[in-house]
Amino acid sequence: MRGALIGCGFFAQNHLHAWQDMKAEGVTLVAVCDRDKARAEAAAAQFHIPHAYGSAQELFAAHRLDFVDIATRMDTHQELVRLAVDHGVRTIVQKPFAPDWETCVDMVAHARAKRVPLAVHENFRFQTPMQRVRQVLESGAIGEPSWGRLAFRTGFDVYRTQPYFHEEKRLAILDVGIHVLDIARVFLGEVKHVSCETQRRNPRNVGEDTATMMMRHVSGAVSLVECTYEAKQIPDPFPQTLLTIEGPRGSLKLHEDFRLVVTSDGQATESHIGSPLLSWTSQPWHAAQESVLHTQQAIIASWRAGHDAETSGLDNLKTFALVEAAYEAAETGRAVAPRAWG
Ligand code: NAD
Ligand code: 89Y
Repeated sequence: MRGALIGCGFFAQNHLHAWQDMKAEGVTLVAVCDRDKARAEAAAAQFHIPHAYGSAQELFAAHRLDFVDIATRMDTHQELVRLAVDHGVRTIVQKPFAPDWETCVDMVAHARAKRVPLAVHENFRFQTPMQRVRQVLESGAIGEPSWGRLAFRTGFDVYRTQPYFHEEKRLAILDVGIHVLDIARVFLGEVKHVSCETQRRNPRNVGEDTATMMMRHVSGAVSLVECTYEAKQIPDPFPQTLLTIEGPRGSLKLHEDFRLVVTSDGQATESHIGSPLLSWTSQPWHAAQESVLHTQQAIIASWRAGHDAETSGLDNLKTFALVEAAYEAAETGRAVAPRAWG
């Protein structure tokens, strides 16, 4: 499959490495694009990609692509996704899908109308520890989950590589809470309603940098979903999501040293499920970096098999609905049911 990457900024470096690793699987980037053309050229030179463009229109005019991977920030997604879809090119787009629900719906509706596959690069569920937890849950070792706590709490200097965070009106929930809400859906199922309290603990931030959410799932399970960029702690578990999930037969706990303790029918089993370091990954980012490769592989495998990606645009609407519900709940002080589309 011949693809192109749009957006060669901070996080796209991981996409570039992961696509390079996937050459062996028959997936090749033939072009890169960034509106800062020097960035596109630098990426093309470093990753031996033959073409570099300063505009997406030029890219689509010059190539017949099997897919495009959009790794720009959310305010540009609608325009770029629509352009890709209008060219009939399968599209992957980074999270957050868009700044608001209406824009997400527009992209999903447009892609469906044109019958073009659309996937969101929602990578946390593809982290090695999360995949392992999913296997444990699917094995039935703890029974059907009835309670969960999913916590992304850090004080790591995320602002250094993502300085735009300071200006985001919606910060913690939309940027990282979205990942944690997504894994809450994967592990405990769809959601009936969400309550939420937000805080702005760093005065340099315009938006909330801390959120504490409580959800009732359709199954009856209850979960606490937490995210903050302002937890001061040593050691700092960045960028891990720590978990406790309980069920009628036992529980599982994912600790910050990557220890997974599964209790089942009165017996505890401990395993270490750290992500392996790849040639291009480094501490502390490696668990997040490695999941980029898994996400790209999962999306391409689905498309090759002729079906929608697990993290399709349609699936991501369900996660995005939780984001919107959390903001509304924080504003109104009431539990809010997530919206549905279609
Ligand atoms: P960035 O600002 O470093 O990079 C964005 C790049 O896109 C810039 O180089 C910019 O010039 C380019 N660009 C913008 N508009 C363009 C256009 N119309 N055409 C071509 N190029 C364009 O941003 P970033 O920190 O790399 O974030 C990018 C996305 O990745 C965001 O949506 C962010 O939330 C997401 N992200 C995801 C994860 C994850 O774990 N999934 C982690 C970090 C960032
Ligand atoms: O932007 C965030 C994300 O999506 O994953 C990690 C991150 O880069 C900082 O928390």
